[in-house]
Amino acid sequence: MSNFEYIETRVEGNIGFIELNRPKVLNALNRGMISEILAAMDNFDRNDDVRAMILSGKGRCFAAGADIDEMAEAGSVDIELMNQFTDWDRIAWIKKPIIGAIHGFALGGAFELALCCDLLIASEDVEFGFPEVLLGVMPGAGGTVRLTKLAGKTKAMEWLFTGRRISASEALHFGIINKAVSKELLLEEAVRFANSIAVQPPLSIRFIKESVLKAIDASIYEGMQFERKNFSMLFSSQDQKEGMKAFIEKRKANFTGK
Ligand code: DAK
Repeated sequence: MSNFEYIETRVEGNIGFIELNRPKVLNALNRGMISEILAAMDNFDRNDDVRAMILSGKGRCFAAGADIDEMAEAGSVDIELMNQFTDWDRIAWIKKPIIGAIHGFALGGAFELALCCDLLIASEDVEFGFPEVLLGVMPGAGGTVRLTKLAGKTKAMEWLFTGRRISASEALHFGIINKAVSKELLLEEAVRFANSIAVQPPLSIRFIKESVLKAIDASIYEGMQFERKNFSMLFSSQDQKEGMKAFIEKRKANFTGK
């Protein structure tokens, strides 16, 4: 379906696939690629056939970070005027679940992109990390925030101060990834996760995602108010009627997303 230069996309069953496709430079994320990823996610969000997305990289790794060649000579004003932050912010508005299938390296901006996913399946050889400090900068697309919220201050400081890579077992231990599998099984496992979401009523999934993301920022009270509104709203959906009726009639529910 895609006319993209830096990524490949396809829909199979109820899953939308996005593959980073600049393998010669380890899928270094240039501005064009980030904006294509967002365009593809937007397309999938509007496509009723798609119920979950899988984001992965072609070649040796997921991605080795932002394209250093593209930003090496940039000044602060250039960085601001590139408007790249706008594209990154748009990821937070994607409604459907995004599953990252991560292998090889996920460094810098690529780790930030992975941290924007809702679920992460990684290969056992994965190396996450924030090498920005080694380049005289620091993460700028949410890395210090999302990593700290997930793994806590102590480990975040360690990894961010040193640029040290994070292995699959460490990532698993600190709740950064859902599961580690062999490289050969990575996509299969991501598809299995995606399919287990795709069979659920889409509106429930949509509101669960929204509520969990809200909970990250909100107080318990505020989060619960938000959850309550979403919970009540689902009682206006056909899928709620169908789901509960199917239970009472002892049959499988047929969810339509309405
Ligand atoms: N950018 C450009 N090219 C890259 C690249 C990168 N990040 N990473 C690798 N490449 C290229 C290499 O230059 C090489 O190209 P050729 O020499 O073959 O032409 C090719 O990919 C293969 O890489 P290596 O020869 O280096 O492969 P190795 O296996 O020896 O090493 C490596 C793999 C991943 C350890 C190494 O390539 C590496 O250290 N790469 C750089 C990692 C890194 O520092 N990443 C950037 C972090 S900074 C922003 C948002 C986010 C960001 C910035 C702005 N805004 C919203 C404004 C994010 C910043 C970052 O990610």
